[in-house]
Amino acid sequence: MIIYLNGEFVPKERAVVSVFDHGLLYGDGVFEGIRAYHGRVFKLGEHLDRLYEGARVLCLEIPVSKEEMQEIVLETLRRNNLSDAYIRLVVTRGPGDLGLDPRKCPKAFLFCIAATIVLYPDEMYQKGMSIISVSTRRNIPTACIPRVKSLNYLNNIYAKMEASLAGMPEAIMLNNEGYVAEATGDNIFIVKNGVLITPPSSAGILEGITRNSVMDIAREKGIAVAEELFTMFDVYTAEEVFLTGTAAEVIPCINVDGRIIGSGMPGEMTRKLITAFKELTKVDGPLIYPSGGE
Ligand code: PXG
Repeated sequence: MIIYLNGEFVPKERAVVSVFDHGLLYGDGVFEGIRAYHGRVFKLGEHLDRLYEGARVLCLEIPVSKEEMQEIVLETLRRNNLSDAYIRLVVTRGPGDLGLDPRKCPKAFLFCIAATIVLYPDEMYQKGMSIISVSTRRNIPTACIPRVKSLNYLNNIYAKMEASLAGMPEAIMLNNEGYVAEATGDNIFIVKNGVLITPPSSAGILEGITRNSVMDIAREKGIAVAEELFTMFDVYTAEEVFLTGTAAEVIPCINVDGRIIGSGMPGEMTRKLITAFKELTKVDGPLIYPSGGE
């Protein structure tokens, strides 16, 4: 495995980070999880936009341009001979002293890993997954902005621990007002009276790239889409529930907190959106091997 690390391609054994890096010491940095399908990097432009916006919020200067970053991602895939992959792109604050002050970190640290990913078992996509809501509230935006995909994931990890303790693969997190926000690594959608509903960005969520793609697909198909606040009541009584994320893609939920959703089977709209999403992954994004060597 070859890793891009600050301007070099190195074997994984040499891909190491300083113990003085503020990404490690304080979770100070931003990252993206990106997928490549069929020789194309899905929604790469959107992922880079989110990365650079997050960096701007943190006053973190990314040492390369967006165009260079696109090439770094593509070249990392080429060096590893991958056409279908999970890419982890990380920008940390870089090494500094032991204090919090980011001004003591002169240069951001950048790395890119291209690997493959273990998805949920196929059966979960066919039959649907069971999930729970947990007591850990999503970070309040006035403390730690959920729209920034930062390296500080403890909020989500606390929620994931609650899910794991209960033997569940994912957890629904509410915001501090008690409205549904999102899952630990996925956004949530419900279908009510045929309308596809997802919490708005103002609910305090990460605006998922998969979420936005699914909303685009739905609108194209003439499905009514709404970004609205809702509660667990709406989840329990929904016709369909599903989660979206780069790793999970679109995954149906058939049981939430012991309540059976709809018929207890993945719903029709969910199945349609899964199919359309798969089709989109075949055509969207820049080619890794433009000479046609897919
Ligand atoms: N919400 C949160 C909190 C996330 O971390 C999403 C939504 C979905 O966003 P995208 O852009 O991927 O559609 C994420 C995704 C994991 C994992 O292992 C998930 C994410 C990052 C790293 C790991 O489940 N982020």
